[in-house]
Amino acid sequence: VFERNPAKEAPTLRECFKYLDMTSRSFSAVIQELNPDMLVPTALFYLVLRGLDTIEDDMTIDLKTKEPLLRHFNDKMKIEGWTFTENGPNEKDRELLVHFDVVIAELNKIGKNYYDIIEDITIKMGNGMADYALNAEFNENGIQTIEQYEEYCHYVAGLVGDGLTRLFVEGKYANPALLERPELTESMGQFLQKTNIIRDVCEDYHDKRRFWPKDIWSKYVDNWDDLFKPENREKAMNCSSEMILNSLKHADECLFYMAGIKEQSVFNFVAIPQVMAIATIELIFRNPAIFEKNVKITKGDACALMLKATQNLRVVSGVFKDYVRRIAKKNDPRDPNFLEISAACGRIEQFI
Ligand code: PS7
Ligand code: MN
Ligand code: MN
Ligand code: MN
Ligand code: MN
Ligand code: MN
Repeated sequence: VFERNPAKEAPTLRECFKYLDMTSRSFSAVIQELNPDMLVPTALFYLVLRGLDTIEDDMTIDLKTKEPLLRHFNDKMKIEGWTFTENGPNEKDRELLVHFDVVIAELNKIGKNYYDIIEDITIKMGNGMADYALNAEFNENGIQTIEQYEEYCHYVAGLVGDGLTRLFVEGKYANPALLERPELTESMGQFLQKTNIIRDVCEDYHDKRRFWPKDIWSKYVDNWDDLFKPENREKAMNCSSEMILNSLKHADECLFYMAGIKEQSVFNFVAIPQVMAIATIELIFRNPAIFEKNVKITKGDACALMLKATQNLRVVSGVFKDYVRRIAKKNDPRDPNFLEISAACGRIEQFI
């Protein structure tokens, strides 16, 4: 087990870890237990992308300011002392951007091989986020097709997986063969992001943001708002089932990806979010509460899952099998997606 040694860290690095704690519920602990080679690059990678996402999520920033900031965030992160203070006062991760100079100071110290990966992903993600921010602003329908939905998930999560995989391979903690199977990496990100998007539907609705593709929800309701009306709960449930069915196609590739990780602390880091995701999918499947409030797995369940995710692939696969069985049990024959969900569950169980 690896542990940080704050006494030996520069003050700016200690501050970076303070912002890591402040901005992430789930990632902070696992990042801090990474092996010493991966620890700082991964923490800084997280903070850079968290900064970018804080700008993307801040609906009080004018698009005229937001768009160039997203597209050129890679330039900002090169300017010694740069900070961003024009953020909405209520934005939850505001503090990170107000003190972003400490992240920049530490980015300057990491190996060029690691910096270049972080920079490359920052450029691609920032441009993708900007494209979709414009799309949402000027096309009242926002995300339309499943293809667009998956492209958005690629920008905000698939790319993270790509960058992380390159970092792990660079450090010799992952099998380089993973670089030749980009679809496995992509599934790791897609599965996390889709779970997040399905779970946060209510919170995002209140922020006037919609990520569910119209091609799916329009089969169940005429207007996006109708999905949240109590009289349409049954239709909304069936719609969420189709969203969940769409996410389940990534499960087997996630397990396959994890077989390529060669070191325990990196395995823990990649496996914990995946295990939380499959448990979240099971919790929100046919759960009408997602249209009223934010539904989250309990602290107790999260602890138990954490223990299992930090063992090995066999145990993690067992967790997936367990939750897939529970999903199959909850599956309702009156749901128009019943047969396909049943088939998807059967396919994952067979894979395991
Ligand atoms: C670099 C560790 C491991 C191959 C900040 C980890 C938001 C779901 O939307 O705050 O605010 O509700 O819960 C993480 C693949 C990305 C995808 C993405 C960077 C896994 C900025 C995480 C995380 C790839 C865009 C959760 C995707 O945020 O969401 C590092 C392999 C950041 C990973 C966003 C979402 C992460 C997310 P929200 P959260
Ligand atoms: Mn975002
Ligand atoms: Mn976000
Ligand atoms: Mn630029
Ligand atoms: Mn979300
Ligand atoms: Mn919000």
